[in-house]
Amino acid sequence: MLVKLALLTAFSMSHLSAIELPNVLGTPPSQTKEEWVKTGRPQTLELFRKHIFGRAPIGKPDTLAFKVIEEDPTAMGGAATLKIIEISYSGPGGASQFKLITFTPNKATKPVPGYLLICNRGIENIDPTRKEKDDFWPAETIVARGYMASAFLNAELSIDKNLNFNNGAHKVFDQYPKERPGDAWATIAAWAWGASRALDYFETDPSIDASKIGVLGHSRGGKTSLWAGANDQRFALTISNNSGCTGAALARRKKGELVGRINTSFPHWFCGNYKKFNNREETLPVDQHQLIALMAPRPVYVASASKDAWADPEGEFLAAAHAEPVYRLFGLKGLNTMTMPAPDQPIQTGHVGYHLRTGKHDLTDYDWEQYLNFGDLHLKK
Ligand code: GTR
Repeated sequence: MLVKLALLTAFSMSHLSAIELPNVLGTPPSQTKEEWVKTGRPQTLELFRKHIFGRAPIGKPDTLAFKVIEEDPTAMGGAATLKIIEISYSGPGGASQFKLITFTPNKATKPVPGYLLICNRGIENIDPTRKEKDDFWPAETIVARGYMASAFLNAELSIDKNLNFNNGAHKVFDQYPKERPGDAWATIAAWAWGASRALDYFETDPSIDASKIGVLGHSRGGKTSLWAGANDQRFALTISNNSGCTGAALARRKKGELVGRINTSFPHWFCGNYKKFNNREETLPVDQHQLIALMAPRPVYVASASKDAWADPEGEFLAAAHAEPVYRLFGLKGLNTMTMPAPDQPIQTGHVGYHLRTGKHDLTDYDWEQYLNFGDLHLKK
């Protein structure tokens, strides 16, 4: 069922654009939260799985194992305990592993909430020695605010290249005797799967409150955090930083990066079925406001940058805004506005947060400050 929406925002006062979005409440639209939980939500999730992100062949494997390979209770000048955990797993295609870095605040008197960064850059951006420091992961600040800071490298789950899924979690679990099915998982789904395995570890660590974890990522990492939060309702908060096309941005606006372009530049990110929508965005059975709505009733935060036209900031804002009806089913406020805020004016009054940062495509101290403020409202209760 399609609803006609007039999309008028402060950001685009000069033009009133009308596009048709699929009803965020599903088909037929859920009338109650019970209907949404029983039917609307699972059906929406399945559409994203079948047509966009693909189907993971496994959840938590029986073979999953955690080994603390490094521990330093005097990290960050005594403020934190560093642990590096090797998370290993095996399956029909062999064995693989990835490393999870955690810093927990030493002054904590009970298990702490935390942030898990899916790092799509290099180890220097999440340096466990803290010799290199980077806005991308201000671990000292996160710890000083009373949270665990954790991160892993997405490429350790599946290399970010079109390599025919021959490494990491794909090599271990992919069993497609004939052709790879159109709904087989691809790299973004494998990275999101890794985030859930990190959460499996948090559940075993008594210094961490695994029920209060925010998952976040930037750009391709933001597409991944949204898919992780949609699939795994154990994540208490989901944050998308400049995730753009097939992340938070509405596909039907066809602004910035388009579906055909992303599937050509990065054919390994999404499932085979997604290629059917190249240049045919209006035929997608879902749009990205529905991905954001899959977080309800849990909080979700979407952030854009003013000079990031490639990610379509307005499309990201509108997707966040149009998740509202699902939050309302739960008696909650979502973003609670259809007016795009001016740069650097965060909206954090409901269960959907949003800001447009002045500047370019990046994850910065300013962004983190907003995520920590939003976390104070939702993860510290
Ligand atoms: C771009 C890509 C975007 C975004 C970005 C990134 O080249 O077109 O979808 O994911 O890379 O991850 O930095």
